[in-house]
Amino acid sequence: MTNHLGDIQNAKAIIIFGANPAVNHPVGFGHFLKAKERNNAQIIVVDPRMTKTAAKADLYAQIRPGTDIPFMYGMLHLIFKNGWHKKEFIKDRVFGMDEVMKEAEKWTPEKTADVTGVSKELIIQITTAYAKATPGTLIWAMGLTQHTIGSSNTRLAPIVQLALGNMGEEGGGTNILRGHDNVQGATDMCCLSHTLPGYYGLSKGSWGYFAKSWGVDFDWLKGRFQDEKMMSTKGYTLAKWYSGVLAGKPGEDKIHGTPLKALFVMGNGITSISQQAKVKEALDNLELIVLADPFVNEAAILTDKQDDVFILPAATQFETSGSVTATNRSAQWRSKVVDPMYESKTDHEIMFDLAKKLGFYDEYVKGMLMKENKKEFTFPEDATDEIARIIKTIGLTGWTAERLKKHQENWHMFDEVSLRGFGPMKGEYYGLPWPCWTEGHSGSPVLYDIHRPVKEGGMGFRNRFGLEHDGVDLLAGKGSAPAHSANKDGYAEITAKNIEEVLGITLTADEKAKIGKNWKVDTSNIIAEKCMEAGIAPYGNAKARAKVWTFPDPIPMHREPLHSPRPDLVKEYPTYADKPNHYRTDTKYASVQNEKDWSKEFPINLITGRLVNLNGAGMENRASKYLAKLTPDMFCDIHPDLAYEHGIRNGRMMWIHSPEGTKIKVKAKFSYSVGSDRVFIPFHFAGVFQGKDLSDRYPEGTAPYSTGESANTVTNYGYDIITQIPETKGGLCRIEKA
Ligand SMILES: Nc1nc2c(c(=O)[nH]1)N[C@H]1C(S)=C(S)[C@@H](COP(=O)(O)OP(=O)(O)OC[C@H]3O[C@@H](n4cnc5c(=O)[nH]c(N)nc54)[C@H](O)[C@@H]3O)O[C@H]1N2
Ligand SMILES: Nc1nc2c(c(=O)[nH]1)N[C@H]1C(S)=C(S)[C@@H](COP(=O)(O)OP(=O)(O)OC[C@H]3O[C@@H](n4cnc5c(=O)[nH]c(N)nc54)[C@H](O)[C@@H]3O)O[C@H]1N2
Ligand SMILES: [Mo]
Repeated sequence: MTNHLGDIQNAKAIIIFGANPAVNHPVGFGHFLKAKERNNAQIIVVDPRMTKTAAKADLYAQIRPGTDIPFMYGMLHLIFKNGWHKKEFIKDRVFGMDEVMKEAEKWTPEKTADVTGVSKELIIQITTAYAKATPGTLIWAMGLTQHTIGSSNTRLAPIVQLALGNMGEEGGGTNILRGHDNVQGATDMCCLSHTLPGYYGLSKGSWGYFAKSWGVDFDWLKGRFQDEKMMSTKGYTLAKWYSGVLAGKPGEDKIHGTPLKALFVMGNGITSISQQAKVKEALDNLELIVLADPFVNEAAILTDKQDDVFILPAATQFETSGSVTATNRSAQWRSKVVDPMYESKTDHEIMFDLAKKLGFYDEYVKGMLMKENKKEFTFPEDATDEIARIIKTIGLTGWTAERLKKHQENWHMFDEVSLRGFGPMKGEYYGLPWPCWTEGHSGSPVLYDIHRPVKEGGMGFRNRFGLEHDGVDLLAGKGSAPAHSANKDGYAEITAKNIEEVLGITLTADEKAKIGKNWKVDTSNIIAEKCMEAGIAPYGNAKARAKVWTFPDPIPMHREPLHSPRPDLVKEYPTYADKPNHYRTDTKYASVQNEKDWSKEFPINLITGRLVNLNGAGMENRASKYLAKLTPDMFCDIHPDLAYEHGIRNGRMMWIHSPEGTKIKVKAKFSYSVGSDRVFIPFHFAGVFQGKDLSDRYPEGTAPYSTGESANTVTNYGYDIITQIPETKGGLCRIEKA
């Protein structure tokens, strides 16, 4: 999220792509409704289903799944044609927009209507309403990401905002509604398989920085890996870990690395992963499964494996304390409510015990002792301070435990719309949204905002990709530097070499001796402190990149889902070539799409998503009698016309078949929220697999109040070309009366 939820109240228009906040972020959605009350903000929803959010919208487009790129290019076509784009902003602050303009020329309203299924009149009406009401905020969530072209979707949406000059503005920005509690923090802290914490790369230099910061030898770290090459090799993703077990079996994707033999799960449901039949087979073939979870993790129910499946009772977040990061990059300190109950242990205790057993506990905790050279650490305070000490890249230096606690204690001293603090919290924004460069920094409520000085949250775009490309300057144009900046120009990221020149200062010999090579590895933090004084963003002041020359599609391009209902468009907008060694696994694209015309046998679009009463894999909530009762059965939203064609009655059972050869048996629920070319299923159920009830497998007294088929048994094969997120929002199916 570039801005924050409260800031949405400043928007004059809100366009929502593939998110259903009325259901999935109901508290945050209050801010959307307030924007409507305060500014008469138009709410525009683009979703293949008429959702509860769409019910609150002024304009609603029922898009065909997987066609948001054409829709956004259709908008850009009209924006450029009518001259609604912000020319100066683009010239000074954006790289590569000319190529976007060229592609947008093709997407006339007629062509966009044909591909997206949205009428050209509505496309024109939506674009006009959105482009004319600035600032406008653009919202997205899983409806944009869970596609083979998800990463292109998430690039084109900011491009729309850049074209309209909506970036770096209050009431503007791209506001991505994140998922789990602390998912932003989990990502920042590297629950990822291709970076180190704080998005430091897997290079030797980064490893060296961490070795030094953790007080361990680089060679010791290296010794934890098979060899040095593995240190810089991306790991498997959660989406496709199963390939790591099944590789070598007929028809399975090849792997580039060591096969997996054990699975340790901490905080994932497993039944939430696409390709459940494969996931099940992988579980069955593991030597060891460990599930640390406050509930019975239904991976244990799904697998036929009898031995060496361990369920560790993990404590909940009410039984521990520490900092979490909200969807807008704000930190929040939390206090323990009760001690861990019965024999359960907190996640960190489980990890400490594991580190002891595996023989690296001392190295594991050493970083927490280093700030003050302590003998004993206090958890979680010293962990938070370790993060503040090490993570420069996203600016966590200001996030000391002491400051975060003070924010928690003074909630009432912050303004909901601006996050600005008052009284004892004057000069700080709630939760010190990152980047928070120094211990005196205010936090940054709105990213890329050049109207404020850097020490009050201002900054341009980051300089990450060199100074020029193809002869074009990548640094920001003159005059687009943050307010009160000593340097009014664009500038490179700050290093020991350029600091004096860019900031116009002279360092003392002592400072020169202490500072690190660049701002990211400057343990002294002198670079950041000097930058604050000079009003300079340590990460530079560059242009935003509309064009990523290293990606398969340098500018975002439409490509049909692997399983598309439009074979004519597959020819025109084919998917990528198969990708070898994508997070260690060969990943199929063209070979699946070209295998046959899937739409003949599987003519119906399959949409998956969420319900308000259930969360994720769903065990947490299905174990609650009252939440379970609201949706006692796994169901499928189906239009009565489509149901009629197949002789399916409301409330009766139906089969959904997938191109994978898998099937699920669910209850039909008549609904006008979907047209007769598509169905919707929620993904929160487990405990039934391809018609087989597995209820007898729950340990005594632990069966949830409702069980059902997992949507992920019938989601289709397909993974994003960059991130490998599964294509769970663009697939096909066939239905049949059960
Ligand atoms: N009650 C509840 N709240 C939750 C969660 C939960 O499980 N339950 N989960 C949390 C998590 S982890 C997350 S990530 C967020 C997710 O929050 P959302 O992204 O809002 O969740 P979804 O319902 O999966 O998907 C959003 C919408 O995308 C639409 N969609 C599907 N395909 C497309 C497409 O191709 N284009 C467009 N434009 N739209 C499409 C779907 O119809 C759906 O209405 O919610 C969080 N909040
Ligand atoms: N078809 C389809 N599949 C999807 C999606 C979709 O839209 N469609 N959405 C995807 C998305 S965005 C997400 S985020 C995933 C969500 O799917 P999961 O990550 O599987 O979601 P949860 O059910 O929230 O899983 C969390 C698990 O952690 C446990 N847990 C809760 N608190 C704690 C704790 O403090 N410690 C430990 N150790 N465990 C705890 C819970 O009991 C639960 O078993 O699903 C993905 N799968
Ligand atoms: Mo999520």
